[in-house]
Amino acid sequence: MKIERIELKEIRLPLIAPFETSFGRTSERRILLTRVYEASGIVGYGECTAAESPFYNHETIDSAWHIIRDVIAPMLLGKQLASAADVGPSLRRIRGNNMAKAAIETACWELEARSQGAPLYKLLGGIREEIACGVSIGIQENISALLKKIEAEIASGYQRVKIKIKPGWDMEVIKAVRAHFPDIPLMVDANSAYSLNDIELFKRMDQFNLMMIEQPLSYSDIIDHSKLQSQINTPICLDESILNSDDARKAIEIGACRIINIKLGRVGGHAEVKRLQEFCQSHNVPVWCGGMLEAGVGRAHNIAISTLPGFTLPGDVSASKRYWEEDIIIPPVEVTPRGTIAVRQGVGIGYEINEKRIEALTVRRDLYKIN
Ligand code: OSB
Ligand code: MG
Repeated sequence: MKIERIELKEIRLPLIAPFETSFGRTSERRILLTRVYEASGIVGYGECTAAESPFYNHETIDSAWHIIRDVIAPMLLGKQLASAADVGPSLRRIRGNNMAKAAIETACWELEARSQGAPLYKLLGGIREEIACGVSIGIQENISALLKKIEAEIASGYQRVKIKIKPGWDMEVIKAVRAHFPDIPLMVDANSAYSLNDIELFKRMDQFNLMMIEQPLSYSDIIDHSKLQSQINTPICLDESILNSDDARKAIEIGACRIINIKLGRVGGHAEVKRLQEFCQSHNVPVWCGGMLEAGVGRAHNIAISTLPGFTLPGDVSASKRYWEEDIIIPPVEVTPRGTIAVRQGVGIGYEINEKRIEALTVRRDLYKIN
């Protein structure tokens, strides 16, 4: 594989409803789409999962744009690579910036799948033709609005419900949800809003039969999480703290979590996802695919990784229509009444790219090529 051209586009896509977490509220996404080209004319598509502001992690769409333009593109353009698996190693000198790397690395995998005429999920080693879906529900105006939302998602078939929590929107909310839905598979995600001072709160959560508590403590911590995990029965799931398979090894070794949420961007791309899920599976730690409010291209990449053997729990990958009036892929991602997504069997990500719509939404573009 030899990448001849890298194209970046920024699109603006308003969310159907604002999404609120402990770190903030998003109403409109600014999304960086990537396209890589070989001389043959074969292309691959990727989507950067960095947000608009550095509130989930340190990256932003603008930091990713800078890193791709000034560092990744010069390193990668014209370089002869045996396969997409070599993209990560050839970017090793760049510390951090995993979402910027993944935006290009995932596009290279998609290109490789297309050049082989194969579905991306098969190239990655996926074994499922259908994936299990859950939903992530943001912080709402009040509890009754949340209960209505949950009711609707369960009626649509989703297999588990995740609710966002933060100080002031936690115990009372969980109690009300459990009172109305005693049996649904339920979990909470704190996005690092708490500290070990809140240990009594987490002990009290044990009574609500939660599948897991996601990232209760600091975004870079595993030590305090291991202390918390030793004091509660509910499994801790790490999201923000796990940036690669080595982080997972350390977290598992010290008992910081019993489940891991894997996000493609956060770990730097498909090759690292493969390693991470394999390591977790060999240590009996279930993983599931997290989401970053992706448009269709990112969503399709998430579907592909969700077919890997270690992904044994329903993820946060859900239908396009929960986020967008109209997605940028055709057809949009759809969910069956059993709460599953049927994995498409076409080449690459298996969805058609709606170039016309992308063009209409584009507010900024750039093209880097071998000169
Ligand atoms: O922590 O999983 C998270 C959205 C933005 C940033 C962080 C997270 C989330 C979600 C939504 O939970 C997942 C999705 O539906 O895409
Ligand atoms: Mg999370």
